[in-house]
Amino acid sequence: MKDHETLGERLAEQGISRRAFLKFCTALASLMALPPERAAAMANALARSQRPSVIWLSFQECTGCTESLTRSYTPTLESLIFDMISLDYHHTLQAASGFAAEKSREDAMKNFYGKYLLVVDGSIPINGGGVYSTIAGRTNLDLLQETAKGAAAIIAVGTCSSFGGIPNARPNPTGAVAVSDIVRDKPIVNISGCPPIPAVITGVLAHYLTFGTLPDLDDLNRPRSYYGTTIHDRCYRRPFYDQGKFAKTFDDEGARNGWCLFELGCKGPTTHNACATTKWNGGTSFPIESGHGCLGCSEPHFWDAGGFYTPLSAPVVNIEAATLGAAIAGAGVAVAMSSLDRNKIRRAQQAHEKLTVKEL
Ligand code: FSX
Repeated sequence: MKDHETLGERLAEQGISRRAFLKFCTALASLMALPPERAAAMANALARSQRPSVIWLSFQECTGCTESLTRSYTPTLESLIFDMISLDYHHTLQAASGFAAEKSREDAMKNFYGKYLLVVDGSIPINGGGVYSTIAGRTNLDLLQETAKGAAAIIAVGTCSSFGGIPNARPNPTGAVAVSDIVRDKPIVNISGCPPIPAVITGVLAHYLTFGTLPDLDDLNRPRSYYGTTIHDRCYRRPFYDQGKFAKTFDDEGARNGWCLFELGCKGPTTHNACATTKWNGGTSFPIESGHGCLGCSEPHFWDAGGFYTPLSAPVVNIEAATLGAAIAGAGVAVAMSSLDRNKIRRAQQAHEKLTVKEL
């Protein structure tokens, strides 16, 4: 793609019709929870946009976030890289290596100062001066601070860069922290999830290209359109929860009948993400649909909160006893969540969230 070519010009060159592009934008608008009528405006804005320079830094992580993105279906990775953005630096995907690779980053920083997007996946180790993870002989901490200076905005991809993630789990020997613990003077959007949903990554990039701004964010800096509801709110097994029908083991009648996995430790009620609607692998499925409860990977401290097979009702009831008084706890300790009314469930969710945040 030529340097100043717009996305519309590029698509025309490739023989992609306006109709096909509109269809693509309608899907994107839907992913971003925008009304369908915005699709045409979005198509016009995207067609006029010039691809922004993107510098992608990978720190302390498992590369699951990049694996997730490379399995993105709409738009495909190829169109994301070559048509929508200029991915000027990405360890795993770039062809250049060594000095040439670092020069790509330095050139992009210089040529697009104040305009490039910085994407970060992985946490930043700060113990021992940051020696636990280095790139080209420099600490992650050093690279982040340097690269963040000229960024227009930062997109933290994955729970590691959003909240510290698994590297930050106890005893956290490397002193792993999130991007927002280091950078305080730039707009940051957190796309949490371990790994994050690829469609959310592309949706946020498309929003930035279309409107020139980051999307509306929640109090943890996550895009509201994707993280505004819990997995539980949109779970197709929810009717079973409401009827009090729970699988008690992974091979009992309830499990075979697809009943709610709450009592097997599902963290859907306290986990904000779009897995239940966007799903994975091109909309094929998501963990609960494959018979396993949600681990809560898009929430802070999900690993230390642990108890992946411990029902939320156990800590919930204890916290209720401590914070809401004996009225609920006395009668409710052994009561299945199915018998609690919606307000109690909401209080329980809030209390659990307090536990995961406060006690860790
Ligand atoms: Fe963390 Fe991503 Fe989990 Fe892995 O880059 S969010 S460990 S999927 O790879 O950072």
